[in-house]
Order: sequence, then structure tokens, then C-alpha cells
Amino acid sequence: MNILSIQSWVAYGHVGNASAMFPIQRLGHEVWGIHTVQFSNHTGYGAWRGEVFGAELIRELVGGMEDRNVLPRCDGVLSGYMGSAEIGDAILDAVGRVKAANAAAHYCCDPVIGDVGRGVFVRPGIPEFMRDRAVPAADLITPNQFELDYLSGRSTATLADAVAACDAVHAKGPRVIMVTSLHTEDTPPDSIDLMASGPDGRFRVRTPKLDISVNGAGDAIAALFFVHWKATHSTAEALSKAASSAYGLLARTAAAGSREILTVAAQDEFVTPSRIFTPEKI
Ligand code: PXL
Repeated sequence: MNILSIQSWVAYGHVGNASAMFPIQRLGHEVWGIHTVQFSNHTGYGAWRGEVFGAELIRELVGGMEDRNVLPRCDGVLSGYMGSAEIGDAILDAVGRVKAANAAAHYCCDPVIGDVGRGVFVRPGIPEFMRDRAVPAADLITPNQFELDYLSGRSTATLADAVAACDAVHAKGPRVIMVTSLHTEDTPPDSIDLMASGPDGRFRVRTPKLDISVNGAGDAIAALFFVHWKATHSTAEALSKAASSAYGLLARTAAAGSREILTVAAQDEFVTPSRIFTPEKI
């Protein structure tokens, strides 16, 4: 498989493409990385240096790949943290070009907007861009609970609310939705749920809640879910594999007390997770 991944890059640590690309490669696939920013480190540190790239650079790189006639071999586009709404436009343009070259390609959008604890952490205009432009163009999306609430215009206190919110978002376009970091009245305090909804059903996995605060885990989960879904077209199998690998990655990170996810040290978890979480049909 060849996946075009358009996300941020950090020199130190693992978020954006520096979180998403290696798991895809470790699973044996090619990933073509276009970076939307290059920062010294992730923004969770409160300070960083570097540059947000312009939309024009992204268009140039896609244009250069078009010149090489490689887009017909692109099986999917993955996007994450966008930096600016103009970059979002360039990403949607890339999706259109890839799909024109290969009708079997899919677009997976991780609609990075914010999180329950932090609120919205992207620039003004990005939340609306995700809701009104990117999500309707996507085949798959991977929101966390905060993002699902925003995209659906609902609040999700119960699992039934989350299902209804997914239905509202399916109606806008995406056929497959994976919800991460889901905490409802049905979730025990020591657990965290992930849910996925697709044409083959709705499923939930429950994993132990780990006592860590890291950035970039969602970027790895989205990448894992997308490639496993592409390989199987099974919502349940993609959810199980993504959740199991992500849990293994985070458990290893928690055990080491690391501020950065241990993408490299925990690499075997991407191929053979230590613990397999089986989805329940809901
Ligand atoms: O994980 C999302 C993300 C992506 N890219 C950059 C970030 C973060 C989260 O902190 O800082 C640059």
C-alpha cells in the first residue's frame, strides 16, 4: 500500500507525521510524507521554534508527484493537524487529485480541533473548516469525543448519545467513523473506550485507562486504523488492531515515564500487540 500522509513534522519527539509515518512503515507499507509545519518539538511543551509551511508548498509537492505520475499508485490520503485553513484547502485539492488518479483511493481525515481537557487548540477557522469542508470530503474520520461533539453539534453523555452523534456525522459524508478517548456514563472510571461505526456495524473496545499525558497518540491511532481498514474493509478488525497497538504503545510509554510516546522502542506493538482487545458489537 502507498499512503500519502499530510501532517505536521517535529524534529524532536513524535506527533503528526513523526507519530503516524513509522507505524505505517513498520506494518510494511510505503508512506509519502508531506509536512504542513516543521517545528522543533510539539506544542504541548508551550514553546517551540520553526515554521508553518504555506499552502503553496503543499500544492507544489503534490504537483511534483503528479509530474512523476505516481498518484495512480496512491491508495489513500491521511490528514491531521492542519496549521491553517489555507493548508486545508491544499489538502482537499490533493485528495481530489489522488481520487481522480485512482478511484479506489480513500481519504481519512483526523479532524484535529481540540480535546476535553484543553478545549480548542487550533487556529481560528480550522474547526469550521473541518466541520464544513474536510469531514464532508472524507471517507473515514477519527475524531476524539470532544471533536465528535463539535462536528455533530451534540453532547455525548451516554453511549447512545455517541451513536446518535456518529449518525449525524455519517449523514454529512464519512462512511466510517472511529471515536477515540470516549468517556460516557457507561465507561467505568478506570477505563477508556474507543468506538467505531461503519457499514458493517458499530463496535466498542474498552481498554484500561493509563495515567499518562502525552501528545501524538491520536496521530498513531488514526494511521493504524486507516491502514488496517484499507487492508480488511472491516470496521471491527481495524478498531481491534488500532486499539491494541495503541494500548501497547501507551503502556510502554507509561512504564518508562516518558513525556514522548515511545514510537520506536515500542515498534513491535504495531505488528504483534502484547494484548489484544476484542470489540463488542453495540
Ligand atoms: O498530536 C497532534 C499534534 C500535531 N502536530 C503538532 C502538535 C500536536 C499536538 O500537540 O503540537 C505540531
